[in-house]
Amino acid sequence: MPDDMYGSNRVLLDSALRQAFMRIELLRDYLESGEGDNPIKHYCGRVKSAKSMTEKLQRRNLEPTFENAITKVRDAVGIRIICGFIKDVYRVASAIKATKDIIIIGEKDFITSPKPNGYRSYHMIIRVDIYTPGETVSIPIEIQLRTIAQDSWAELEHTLKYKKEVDNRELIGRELKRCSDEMASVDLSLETLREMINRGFK
Ligand code: 0O2
Repeated sequence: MPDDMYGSNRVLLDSALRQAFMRIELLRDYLESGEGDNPIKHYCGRVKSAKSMTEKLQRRNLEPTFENAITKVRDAVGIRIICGFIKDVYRVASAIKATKDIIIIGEKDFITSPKPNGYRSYHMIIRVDIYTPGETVSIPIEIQLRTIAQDSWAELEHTLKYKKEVDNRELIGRELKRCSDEMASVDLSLETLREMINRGFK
């Protein structure tokens, strides 16, 4: 029954999400207390609905099972961290990597190498172990780190992707790509301006 694909394993995903929130909160407080400014503007997270996960697995010709969801797709649990500036994205990513008990099992830098459609974001997959009375289950969590501009763009493009009937889809796709490139250039300019303001222009 697709709607119940996770079954009783759903509690493992909910628990992994709660653990991830706790870690991000600690990281945010730590970074803020250390350097005075907060690179994390906001963050959110979700457990992907069983329906979306079933569809994603089926698109990849995989059986809709909990095992496939956590070993083949790996974004059943997802966290999105939004930063003000590109350097902040890398600062948060480095802090995650420098945290000894966070196990990183995958990384993709779509900021340095954007997708052809213009998608920019830094993806990390971490692993958390969930202990139950009977067993220990490793749950992957996808962390997406991006700037405010990259986030607005991705939300709009996501709507386009999943909307069935859209007039001028190709034209909108091309315009989105153009906007992504322009926003990347603005992100860089803002970063330069921030450095000039904070450190002075030399
Ligand atoms: P939702 O609703 O956001 O969960 P992989 O196949 O894992 O090696 P990739 O690209 O990291 O490679 O993974 P995947 O599964 O294609 O994308 C993971 C998530 O990243 C997506 O989840 C999106 O949230 C985001 N994403 C990746 N590519 C794009 C893109 O081109 N545009 C936008 N807007 N988001 C993207 P879901 O399941 O698509 O959706």
